Amino acid sequence: MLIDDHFNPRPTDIIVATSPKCGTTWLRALVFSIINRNSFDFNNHPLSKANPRDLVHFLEAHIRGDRSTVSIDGLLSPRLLSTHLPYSLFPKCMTDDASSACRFVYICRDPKDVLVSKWHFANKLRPKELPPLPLEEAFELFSNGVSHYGPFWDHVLGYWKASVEWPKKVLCLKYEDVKEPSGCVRKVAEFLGVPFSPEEEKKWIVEEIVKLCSFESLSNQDVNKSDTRSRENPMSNSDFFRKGEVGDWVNHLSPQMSEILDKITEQKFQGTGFSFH
Ligand code: PAP
Repeated sequence: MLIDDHFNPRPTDIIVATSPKCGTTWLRALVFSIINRNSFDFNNHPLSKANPRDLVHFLEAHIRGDRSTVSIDGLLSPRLLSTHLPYSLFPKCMTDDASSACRFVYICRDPKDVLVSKWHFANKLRPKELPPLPLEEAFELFSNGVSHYGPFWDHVLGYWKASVEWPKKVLCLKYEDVKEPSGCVRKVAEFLGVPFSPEEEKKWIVEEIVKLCSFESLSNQDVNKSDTRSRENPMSNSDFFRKGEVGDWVNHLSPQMSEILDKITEQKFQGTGFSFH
């Protein structure tokens, strides 16, 4: 309802969509650098001076009116926005393929790593006067579908099914592609209608983007080392960089926890054609 009231979608809008902790920072950086690759020098790039969340406007913040001073209506096309909302919550005019309004680039991640990442993040943001959130409690909530923006598995399925039905409207990626990032960069560019030309390939532009957006590169920028927080913005830039690894769950989850999460994943995705492997 808020989107209907406050947001005027354009056919050229690009929406980076994620369930929290699935690779939002990485995907924001990738899409920003892909669509702006002819506007900036890689040696003096906006990503070396600003956190990706400052370069890609968060749709929910605008429709809630938190940032009334920055109007997304005033942004030049193509607008690059990001969201954590499930696909089912967008109005039909944005999700109905026939309307052709806007495209979604979605990224998801093995739920075991998502849980671990969320748990660390929640503890960083937890008021100091409270004891740390036990992993067991975070596990119970997550596995019962209690997550920001709805149950993790339903979030993935919403975007996955849309990507199968409307492959020109929704692209579904996996965080695990971080290990093969150049394929992912080419896929996003093609989906957005700006594939890399043979000349760009010769100039190693794909590799430049991969390097610029890598965990090592972004987490080492001074702007992303900042741990400044405020009442209005309780999350610091450094909170979005922890390990950036695939499979870190083995260092935290018990075999029983991982088995339960794998079982839920198997049951939820059975017959959908989707899997994390
Ligand atoms: P958000 O959804 O709250 O905005 P998001 O960026 O999805 O957060 O999650 C942060 C995770 O992405 C962290 O994972 P970890 O806790 O398992 O380490 C963070 O380290 C990882 N991350 C941040 N930047 C990158 C990057 N450039 N490449 C790969 N992973 C990254």
